[in-house]
Amino acid sequence: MRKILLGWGLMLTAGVMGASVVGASGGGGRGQRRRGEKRRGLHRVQHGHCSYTFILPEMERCQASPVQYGSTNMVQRDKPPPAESDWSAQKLQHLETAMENNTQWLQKLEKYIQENIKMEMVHIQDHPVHNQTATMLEIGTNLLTQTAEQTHKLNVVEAKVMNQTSRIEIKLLENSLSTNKLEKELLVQTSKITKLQDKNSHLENKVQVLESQQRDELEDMREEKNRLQGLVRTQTTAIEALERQLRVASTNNSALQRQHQQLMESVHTLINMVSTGTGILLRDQRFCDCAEAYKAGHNISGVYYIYISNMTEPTQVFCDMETSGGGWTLVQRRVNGSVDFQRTWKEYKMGFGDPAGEHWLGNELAFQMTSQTQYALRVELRDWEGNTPYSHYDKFQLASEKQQYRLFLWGYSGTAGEQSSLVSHGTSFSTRDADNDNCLCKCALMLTGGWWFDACGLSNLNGIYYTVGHNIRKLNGIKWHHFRGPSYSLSSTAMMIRPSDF
Ligand SMILES: *[C@@H]1O[C@H](CO)[C@@H](O)[C@H](O)[C@H]1NC(C)=O
Ligand SMILES: *[C@@H]1O[C@H](CO)[C@@H](O)[C@H](O)[C@H]1NC(C)=O
Ligand SMILES: *[C@@H]1O[C@H](CO)[C@@H](O)[C@H](O)[C@H]1NC(C)=O
Ligand SMILES: *[C@@H]1O[C@H](CO)[C@@H](O)[C@H](O)[C@H]1NC(C)=O
Ligand SMILES: *[C@@H]1O[C@H](CO)[C@@H](O)[C@H](O)[C@H]1NC(C)=O
Ligand SMILES: *[C@@H]1O[C@H](CO)[C@@H](O)[C@H](O)[C@H]1NC(C)=O
Ligand SMILES: *[C@@H]1O[C@H](CO)[C@@H](O)[C@H](O)[C@H]1NC(C)=O
Ligand SMILES: [Ca+2]
Repeated sequence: MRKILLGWGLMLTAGVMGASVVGASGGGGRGQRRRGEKRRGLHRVQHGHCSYTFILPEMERCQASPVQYGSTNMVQRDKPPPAESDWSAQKLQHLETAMENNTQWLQKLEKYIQENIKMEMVHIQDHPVHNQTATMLEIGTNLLTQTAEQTHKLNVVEAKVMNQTSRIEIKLLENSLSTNKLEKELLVQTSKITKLQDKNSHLENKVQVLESQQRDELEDMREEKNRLQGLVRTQTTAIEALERQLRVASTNNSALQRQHQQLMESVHTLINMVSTGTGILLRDQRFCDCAEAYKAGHNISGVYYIYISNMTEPTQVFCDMETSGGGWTLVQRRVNGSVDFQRTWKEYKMGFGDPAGEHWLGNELAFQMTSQTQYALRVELRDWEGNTPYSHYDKFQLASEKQQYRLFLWGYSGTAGEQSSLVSHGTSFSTRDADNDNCLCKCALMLTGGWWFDACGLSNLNGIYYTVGHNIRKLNGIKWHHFRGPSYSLSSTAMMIRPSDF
């Protein structure tokens, strides 16, 4: 038996034995030529007294591929790089087909060898062993060459698969590393989340507390609101009531305004009347007599307010602003008998009648006036025939009440008689209740009125007013002896004074 070692661990054992092929005949031989059988890689050919044993390269390396493929599958289960695994599967399939092809090829070879052997068996006796051996060697060499090529291919494929697998493993490792990292991060995140959850629960508690507080406050506020609404309602009703009152008041006010307007209108008319000489002068102008008023520019006759002497209240007097230059303050006037001149001492003292009509200014006021400065007296007369003479006295003065308002006159002139009808010096004033005359009788009772009666005298301008037709032969009428005699009663008289130096 010879042993020939060929490259790639192929060993050819040739033994000179009986020519028989072991395991190469029958269906069983076919079944033995599966992958498991190939692992052994032994093929023995018995040819006569020679036996040929072919030892094919170890198939474990080739077999490693399916194992590796299995591990690849395991990897694939976790993290498959699909393209690469597909590639591996294709490679493996290719490998399998190649093996199949190989097997077929080997089967063909076997068949060929068997046929060859049968033919050899015919001429076996004729041919020397060398010839057979050479043929067999040739066949074996061919077979070995082909097998070696196949093995080389398988090795290349295996290396590729290994490369692939290692790459996949590296990737797997990387993946697991990143997974670890991710797990760590996850842990950190989880701890953070738990912390946050703790905080959240704390905050929730706080929020709940706040909410409850707010609810309480809201309740309070609602109560307050209700209270305020009630207040607003009551106030609204109050306001409405006030508005009603205001409306009434405003209507009242407008009524008052109308009254005010009317009053203003009447005031204006009064002012106009004053400016035309028939009204009453306003009180804000202080004159001590009509002469002052005249000098202040008032040249229209009428009733004026004057402040006599030290009196604080004004007195209404009639001012004659026309007669003989004006500025006259009337002391007495008779016009139509509308005022009764049968009066007492006190009445003659204080004055009576209407300044705009018949009146007596009053002895006290006349005394006060003539005390402050020297006055002149003018007596204006009118008879029923329309004659209007006058008597003028340059100086006129009254004594005080203590001296019975005694009369003093100087400087007579005028048209009502060549002589004065008044006694010039020191005649006292008498009334029916104050007999100060120079008569044993009571002149005031006989001649009526109040006057400076002497022994009853030549004049009495305060006698009884007799109307026209009844004015003749009346001893107690309005008498001015040197004008119309002792028994003629005049139709109108006026006594007026103004400062002598006017
Ligand atoms: C198998 O053999 C046939 C011919 O015998 C060939 O066409 C085919 O490509 C072979 N397959 C492989 C994978 O080598
Ligand atoms: C081998 O045998 C064949 C015939 O089968 C013959 O033709 C050939 O010459 C032989 N070779 C040698 C070297 O003897
Ligand atoms: C895998 O193959 C590539 C080429 O396809 C090569 O560059 C690489 O070095 C190989 N890796 C290993 C581990 O053999
Ligand atoms: C003002 O209104 C009251 C009622 O509130 C009424 O009695 C009075 O007469 C009114 N006065 C005027 C001037 O309208
Ligand atoms: C009264 O005075 C005014 C000026 O104030 C004057 O125009 C008018 O003539 C005077 N009237 C008399 C009667 O003197
Ligand atoms: C005014 O003056 C007189 C004296 O001239 C005096 O007796 C009298 O009391 C005074 N009256 C007033 C109100 O001052
Ligand atoms: C008398 O005269 C005055 C003023 O002139 C007047 O106001 C009054 O009405 C008259 N009276 C009579 C009864 O005529
Ligand atoms: Ca007497």
